[in-house]
Amino acid sequence: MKALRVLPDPLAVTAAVKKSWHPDVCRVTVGALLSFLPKVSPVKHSLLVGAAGALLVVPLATPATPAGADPPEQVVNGTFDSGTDPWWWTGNTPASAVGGRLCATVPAGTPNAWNAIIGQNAITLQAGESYRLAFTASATTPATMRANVQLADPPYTPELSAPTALTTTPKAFSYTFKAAASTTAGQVAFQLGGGTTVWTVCLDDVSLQGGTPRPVNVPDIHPRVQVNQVGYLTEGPKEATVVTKATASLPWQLRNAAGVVVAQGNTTPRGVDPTSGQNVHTVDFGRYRVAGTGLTLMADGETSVPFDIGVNAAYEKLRVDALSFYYTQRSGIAILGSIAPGYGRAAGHLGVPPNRGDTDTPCQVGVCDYRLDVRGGWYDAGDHGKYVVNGGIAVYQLMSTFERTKLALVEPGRLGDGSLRIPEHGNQVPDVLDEARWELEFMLRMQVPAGRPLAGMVHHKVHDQNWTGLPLDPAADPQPRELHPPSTAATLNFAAVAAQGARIFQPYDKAFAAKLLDAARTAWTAAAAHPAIYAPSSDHIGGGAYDDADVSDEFYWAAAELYLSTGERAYQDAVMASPWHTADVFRPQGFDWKFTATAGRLDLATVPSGLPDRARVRQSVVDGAQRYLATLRANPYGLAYAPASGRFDWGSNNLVLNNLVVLATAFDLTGSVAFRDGVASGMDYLLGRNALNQSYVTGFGKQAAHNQHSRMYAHQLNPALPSPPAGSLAGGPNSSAQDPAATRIPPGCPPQFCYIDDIEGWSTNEIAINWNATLSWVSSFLADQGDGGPVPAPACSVSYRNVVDFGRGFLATATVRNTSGRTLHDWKLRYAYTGTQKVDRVVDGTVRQTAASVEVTPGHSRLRPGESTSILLVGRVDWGPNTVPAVFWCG
Ligand code: 9MR
Repeated sequence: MKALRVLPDPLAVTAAVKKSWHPDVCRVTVGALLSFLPKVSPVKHSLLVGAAGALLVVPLATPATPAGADPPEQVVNGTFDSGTDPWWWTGNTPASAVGGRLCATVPAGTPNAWNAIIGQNAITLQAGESYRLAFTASATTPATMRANVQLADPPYTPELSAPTALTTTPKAFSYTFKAAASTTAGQVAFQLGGGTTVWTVCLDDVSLQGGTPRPVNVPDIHPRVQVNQVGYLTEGPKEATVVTKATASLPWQLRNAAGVVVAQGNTTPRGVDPTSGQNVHTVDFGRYRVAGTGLTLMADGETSVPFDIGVNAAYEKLRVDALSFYYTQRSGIAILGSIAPGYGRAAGHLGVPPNRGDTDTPCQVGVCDYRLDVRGGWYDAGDHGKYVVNGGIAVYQLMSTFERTKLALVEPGRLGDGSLRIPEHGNQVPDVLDEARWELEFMLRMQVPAGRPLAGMVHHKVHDQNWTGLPLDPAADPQPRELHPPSTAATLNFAAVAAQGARIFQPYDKAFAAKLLDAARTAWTAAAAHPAIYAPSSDHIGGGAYDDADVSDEFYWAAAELYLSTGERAYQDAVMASPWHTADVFRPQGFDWKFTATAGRLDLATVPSGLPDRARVRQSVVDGAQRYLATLRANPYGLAYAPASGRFDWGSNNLVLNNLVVLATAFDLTGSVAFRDGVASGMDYLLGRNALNQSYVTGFGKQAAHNQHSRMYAHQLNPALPSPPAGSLAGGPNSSAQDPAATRIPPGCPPQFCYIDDIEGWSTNEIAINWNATLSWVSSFLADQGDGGPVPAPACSVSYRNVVDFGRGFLATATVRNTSGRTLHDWKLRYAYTGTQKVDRVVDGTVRQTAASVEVTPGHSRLRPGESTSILLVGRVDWGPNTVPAVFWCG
């Protein structure tokens, strides 16, 4: 029989938590991290669950244990009824929840008891208080384990260490002790090693009672009228969510900053939202289209935080901030406070002690016998690791943010040189590409040099030998740095972005473009020769694993980018032969570093090419977007993310945003405003219209995340340090949250509640380069949408044809027809090449080409309505396909 445990927290409502252990918990056992645990915040509120499921927040004093009641429970999920979280185990002792018990296979031949452990961290103990550790345990063969309550970090001081003889019959044990020291970084640890035979242990009903009640974080979700705290586009959709007990429609009022009611209506009851467990209504005030600041929305006796209407400038700022995030993440360069005020620091990992990398970095023992200079790149996230697959997807989306300006109807000149806060101004290269290059140069260094075993493959990652604690300036990191083995995933990911970079950098730096293309081809060939070298999930000490045992999607993505950049038949064949080419890549759970087929599909749809089934590919994006739109509309928070499991993944905010990338791409392909409205509404969720009533982007919104997990921006631990820079995205709710902060989130949290803005919350609240890349892409898209009004009809239609292709030269015609209904005077034609084309001259007119952007001033300077004219272009191609540009501007 299971022990009956009454959860004091009504948020622990439904959903059984099923989850496998995640390797990152080892940070806890290895790092000095927990010694910096912040003071836990007292319980300020309690959530009441109404009959209809509505959650209301009422203030509540910190509960005291009533006389005669059971002492407080310190262990979370000791009955394993809700899976295994937040328990962890050492990699040699795989465990799982079996029939409501936790069972693990213990290896033979480990020298010490502590070489095989099942444990739970973030246990709070108070000096002088009495505690009772109780559990039921059995073994498949008689064995002895140690039941410990101790510090989770060196010196691992034990408060209790009890040898416990186990037999094949489950038996209840209990031990009492008085804590000698106070800590919030304690640990319950069952030490199982030291045996001579393999055996299986099963644990159940683990309980540690005593002390004061375990702190539970219950967020303040007031005011219960949840809005995009930054605001809404003047002409765009405007929706809000009201958390209420009411089941019938309620009146709402929109007030301007002076308190005058400017619009009103009735809410739409939406029932209980499964992602939050809340009973909610929605408000649609989209018909109000007047720009203003400090507006508020009132319903059910609550008033929203103030917000603005007419926020294009805010999205413009967000695009710059989100993209400027990368400068302060740079490794191997001093960060200048003059460029990033408040964030200046010494260069990290340039071989200057105490750093022990990255200029002459050895492999892990037995992996290789050479050393590489792998300086540069970006720090991945809150840690100082550098991982090729994550750097790759991030740099892909940064370059895609730029390339989109050539593929969509975006005013030319956006995102140019001088647009971001980085040092490389004035070099005529768009800043976003300067930033992308910083990572690409690092990735090139990660490729195994010619003449070495596995030449052409790419090392999966480089990072510290052991996890470090927080805070830690990169330049002060004393850990040895190590290269981890090459992997097929990293090699293909690199092939993809190097090929993508080759076409994008060509107009700015031919030599660099050629180097990238060469490296991409080499990587592709190496991956084809070694198609199944997988990064293992067990490689998680000192850095994240980024494990991936299915690289079919990476093969597809790499083939797609190589094909788009070269037009070569072999890569086209690889694209067409991939099972991903026709499969549904627009999964409810989105795409990320591990699932990259979507990246390939999006580029095949948008970058011009001669792909035989390009029309079908483009339609597949529109179909995928339709489904995300339906998801978004069905969710009362406008959430475009609905994993089939009903559980939110690590980095859910990034997955939400990537689904918005698909919607945005469908808008770019079709001009259908419904998709663009979907992106705008979808962004509401990230900026405050969510169950926690907070923005997940630092500096944007009245209540915004600002304690993200980071060794550099550790203001929460040391007030002298900064918070993350404005425009930093938090990973977001994670149903499998597991970190010291997450133990304060009640198990079984409805997905939207599985989050805490705490620096120790790496599984819900980290910053990361891939996540900010998606934020950059989407905010850049929104910044390009003006006030969100109707899409203006273009002034003309353009038909561009390659008439003659001779070797490297070409003749092309652009036939322009005035479709505007008015006469165009002194008009110009503008477009951008996605290949290496360069126009030398036009017949009857003049041409100016800056990088890939072409501006033609035709001799035929007056074009009457309905009139057409043809412009003859004479040019050449350096390498790659001579593809027709994607979009044209005229007028
Ligand atoms: O973003 C990654 C997520 O998809 C994985 O589930 C998780 C666990 O492997 O790791 C995340 O990446 C982290 C990486 O392992 C280490 N650096 C910080 C990354 C963001 O949390």
